[in-house]
Amino acid sequence: FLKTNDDLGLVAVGFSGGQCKAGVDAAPMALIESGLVDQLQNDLAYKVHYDNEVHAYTSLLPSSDPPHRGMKNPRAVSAVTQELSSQVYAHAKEGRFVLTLGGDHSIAIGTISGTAKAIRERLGRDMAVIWVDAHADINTPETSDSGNIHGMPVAFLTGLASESAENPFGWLKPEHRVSVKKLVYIGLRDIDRGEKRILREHGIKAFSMHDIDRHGIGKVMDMALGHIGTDTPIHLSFDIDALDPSFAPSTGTAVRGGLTLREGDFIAECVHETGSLVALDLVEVNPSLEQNGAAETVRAGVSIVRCALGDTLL
Ligand code: Z70
Ligand code: MN
Ligand code: MN
Ligand code: MN
Repeated sequence: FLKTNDDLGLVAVGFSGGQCKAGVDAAPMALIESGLVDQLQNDLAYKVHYDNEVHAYTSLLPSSDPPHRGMKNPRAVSAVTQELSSQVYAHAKEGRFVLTLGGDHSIAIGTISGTAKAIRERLGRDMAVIWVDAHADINTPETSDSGNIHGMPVAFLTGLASESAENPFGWLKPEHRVSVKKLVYIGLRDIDRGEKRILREHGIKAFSMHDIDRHGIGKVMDMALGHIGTDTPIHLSFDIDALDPSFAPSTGTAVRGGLTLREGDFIAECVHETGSLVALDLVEVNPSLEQNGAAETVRAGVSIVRCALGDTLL
């Protein structure tokens, strides 16, 4: 019911302002140089709509951007994600699958708000979000210890955090938001104290690495997709640090005890199989952080994207 065509909008976002380490902005080019676009077109038969640009949004970046409510680079992240939201919306409104290559995870404020709005207008439906990550990224400005906005996107997208002035983040309106009831986490293992309280208070569905150890990834995916329900449009936001550092070492905040590459691919395959996937983000690949592990991390990212877009083993 969702898929109207095999058109795919690709947005490459070279933005790193949601956290402090340089290099995550180089990921889109590294992923594309490893042949991703060619594979989408020729192996998976998508009609790719890509403007051949890694957007850095330099004209949107303010010359002065002091902290606001403890957030670092608040106006830069707000302006970039607002523009990205319009780009993603424009693709999704045309019925295209939207693939966004980040960048740090703050960019999900732009991607998810854009698809949520387009899906509401196009299908009259509320969208679900599957957030695959070592982290919950649901800090409010007040619960965050770091002030890094890549640790806050889910709070802004669900309305747990909000602002009244347009910049920063007052541009996020109800049509951009997703319900905490339609949010599912997979792979969590590094959650701040304030985030645990938020997850508990709002009864947010979350499958940690403990749950994956206990039940296996197959059962966890059944439960995750069962929570969302059939025929619900899904936006998959995949932080590469969900994978164990042995498979994806080149990322800003590597946390031991993560998913195997096969478990990551399996999650993507299962979400594809629903037929309800409308958008995918791949974020936090940072090719500059490792001498040897960068190529391996890029390869892992490409593999996740291919699986989510319908590549099969047989
Ligand atoms: C911490 C914070 C985070 C990614 C680190 C970490 C968040 N909870 N997310 N790396 N991808 O700063 O809020
Ligand atoms: Mn993240
Ligand atoms: Mn993370
Ligand atoms: Mn398929």
